[in-house]
Amino acid sequence: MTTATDQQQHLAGPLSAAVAQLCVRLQSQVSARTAAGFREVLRRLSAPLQVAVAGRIKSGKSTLVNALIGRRVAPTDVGECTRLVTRFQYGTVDRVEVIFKDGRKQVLPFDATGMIPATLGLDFEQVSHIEAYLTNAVLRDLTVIDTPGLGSLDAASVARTEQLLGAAKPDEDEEESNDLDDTSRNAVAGAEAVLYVVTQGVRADDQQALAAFTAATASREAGPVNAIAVLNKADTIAPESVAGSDGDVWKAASLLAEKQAVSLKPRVADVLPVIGLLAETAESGGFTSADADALKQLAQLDDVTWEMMLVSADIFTTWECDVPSGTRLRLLEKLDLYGIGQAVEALRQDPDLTAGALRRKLLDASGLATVRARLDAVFRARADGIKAAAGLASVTALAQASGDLGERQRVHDAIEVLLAKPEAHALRLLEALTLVTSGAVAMPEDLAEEVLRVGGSADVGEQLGMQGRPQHELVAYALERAGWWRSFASFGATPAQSRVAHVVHRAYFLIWQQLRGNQG
Ligand SMILES: Nc1nc2c(ncn2[C@@H]2O[C@H](COP(=O)(O)OP(=O)(O)OP(=O)(O)O)[C@@H](O)[C@H]2O)c(=O)[nH]1
Ligand SMILES: [Mg+2]
Repeated sequence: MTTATDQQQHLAGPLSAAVAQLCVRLQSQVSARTAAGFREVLRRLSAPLQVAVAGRIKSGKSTLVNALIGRRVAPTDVGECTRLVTRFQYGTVDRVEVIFKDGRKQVLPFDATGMIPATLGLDFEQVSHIEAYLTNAVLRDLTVIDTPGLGSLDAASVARTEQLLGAAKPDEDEEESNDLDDTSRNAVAGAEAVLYVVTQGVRADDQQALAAFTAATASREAGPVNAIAVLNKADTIAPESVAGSDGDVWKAASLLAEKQAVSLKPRVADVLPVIGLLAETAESGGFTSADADALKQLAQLDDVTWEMMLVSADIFTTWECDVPSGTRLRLLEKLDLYGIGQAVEALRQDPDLTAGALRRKLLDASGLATVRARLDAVFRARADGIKAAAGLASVTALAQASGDLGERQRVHDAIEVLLAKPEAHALRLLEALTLVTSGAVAMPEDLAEEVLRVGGSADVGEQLGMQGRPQHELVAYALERAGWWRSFASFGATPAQSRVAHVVHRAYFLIWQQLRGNQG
């Protein structure tokens, strides 16, 4: 039997703990089915944050997953496994399991290169999803879920992702959840946060794919609190197609990413350019000293020849040159033309670069560091709030799925009591933020931005939009905005806006109280 204290050791913070307590307390007051659902919520609350990597077919999702984990383990490009959901979670021993739709499991050996095999040699139709347990430290506080690509017309993929994410059972000790039926499982399944992968050019399709993903992962809204986006394959962007890029690929990618951020708003706060392939090669040990040697040889070619070879992949591999064309093909697969160009450029500036230093340069060129930093800032730092909000959403969904009105009311009341506590205010603010950014509650644009600012950060200066200003200005501004939102709540606002306004008022009030406390 799992107790509240067992769970608390692994909970992300006080908000998750409060939701866990609620689940434990309600256990005895609800039907066996709902109670089973609550146990599942409890288990998920104490597991690492679940981040799904989502996007269109062949946008580079699996490549990015490998880069993030720091190991080339997810099959990319072809094979049936790219059509399956794979959950990468922390384990003390590397192990891969196929989970069948009927609940059976089968251990899957890694292939000769240490990857999950691209084809299973099993009845594909019977397979639910794949669970990969890896010793990689990144996974200690982040479970990464690789998803099949969603195309705009690909209803089958959408249905499959829905089914698979819904059926996903997070870990080994599931004796307790065996009595969980599909409805309940769907109510608690689904990712808690999303990393959207988009690429150049297909914006309308990306939009549709993202909408499809949100639909597939059930009711949980993705918003700037729990979603970030990357513009992947930044290396393949033709700079001449982007005004103002000055012929620079990375600058073109950054400009394009800014544009896409506008079209994806408010689903995500911003879009970061990245070169998943370079990141994967640099992070997963794929870049070898033999590769570095080949690049050094290429760096000695004369300018005219080199420029010629960089024109296209075909010319690069077929042009007459001392580096064997098989070696060139390998470089292309690992770095693509842009990465090769970057490496040779670096070597021309400093011919003595070691293989390690060159790998470092490639990693820098990939943009992965910024993505990691943002993942930390957005996901890890807010894991408690994100998990607690997802947990509460599941509890609500479970109660709603129950036919028992009395039970529904008891759960509803308990949630109200929880949310009324001062320490749960952060949850209310997250909820308000999601309501506004998802468009469920319409707000004038300037007010919506203010809600996003106040709810989107844990740093007071950022919340007030006044970083670096003197304390007395912050205090005065917090008080002024607290007053403004209170009167907006009482006059001017629609009932839905009013509920949001009360929460924002309280947020400013708490900021004001905290700032005054600091003043001593
Ligand atoms: N040039 C370049 N190629 C990339 C990049 N990222 C991925 N690729 C290539 O794009 C192809 C597809 O990559 P995957 O990671 O399999 O894409 P995916 O989104 O997981 O594909 P599905 O799971 O089949 O939808 C592979 O050949 C990758 O090597 C990148 O940043 N630049
Ligand atoms: Mg894939």
